Amino acid sequence: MRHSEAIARAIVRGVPNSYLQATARYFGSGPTDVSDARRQHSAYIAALRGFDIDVTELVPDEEHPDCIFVEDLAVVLDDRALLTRSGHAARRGEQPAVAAALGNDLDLVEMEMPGTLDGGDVLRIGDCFVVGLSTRTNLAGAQALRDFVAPLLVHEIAIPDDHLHLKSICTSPGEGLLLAPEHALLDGTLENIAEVIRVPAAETYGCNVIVFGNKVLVAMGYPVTHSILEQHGFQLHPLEMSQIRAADGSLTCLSIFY
Ligand code: CIR
Repeated sequence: MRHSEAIARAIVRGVPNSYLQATARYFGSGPTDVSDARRQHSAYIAALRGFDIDVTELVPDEEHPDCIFVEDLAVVLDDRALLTRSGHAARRGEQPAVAAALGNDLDLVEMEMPGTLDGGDVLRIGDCFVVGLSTRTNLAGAQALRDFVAPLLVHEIAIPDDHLHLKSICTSPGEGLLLAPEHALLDGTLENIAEVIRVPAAETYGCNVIVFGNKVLVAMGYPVTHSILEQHGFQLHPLEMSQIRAADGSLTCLSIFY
């Protein structure tokens, strides 16, 4: 994961026919339409390419309904990738194809037991990281991340049980800025790192954005968040995300950037 100005490449993975069986316990109650999911996923890839990202599309894995959420499988820093041990054991089988693709360009480091960590719990902001301790990411996983990114600092934050990952509810729309809902992550950790833009709880899903300079990919349908981002000078690129959200996925979940 590099600073946004330096992002050049992304790995994504196609939507399998089995996507209707994807796990859903938080934002969503399960996808309902694979064709729609594919349309939304394709629009996402087209948007990345529109930002000059060199996108590698891995073939879907029918055995793993959640395989589109590649973010969870690795954390990239410069020319190395930490291959995570997903906190969802059934998702670990998604990793070999992703590791093979990353291994073409990066040195790989494997997370060891008893660590578990999902990439969705790892947020870089400037020269430090925030890791969410969640149902997917444990203390040993956070320590493995710390070892991997040293000497860069890692701050830990507890993720409330009603949210899947840190980045399900908080991302950075730009240097020195974080976006988070008004009701969560209030222990002061975020405020010590950056200016936190708080949005209404009803727009929690809208807190997951991807920034490219002053342009930001956002999920469609979160007007308060959008207007705050526009006031901060960002140019918005909204994407329909309903079938991705239905499986608890957000914009960042669909890519590994490097
Ligand atoms: C899961 O439960 O693992 C998937 N249905 C959603 C993963 C979303 N990934 C992410 O937030 N990074």
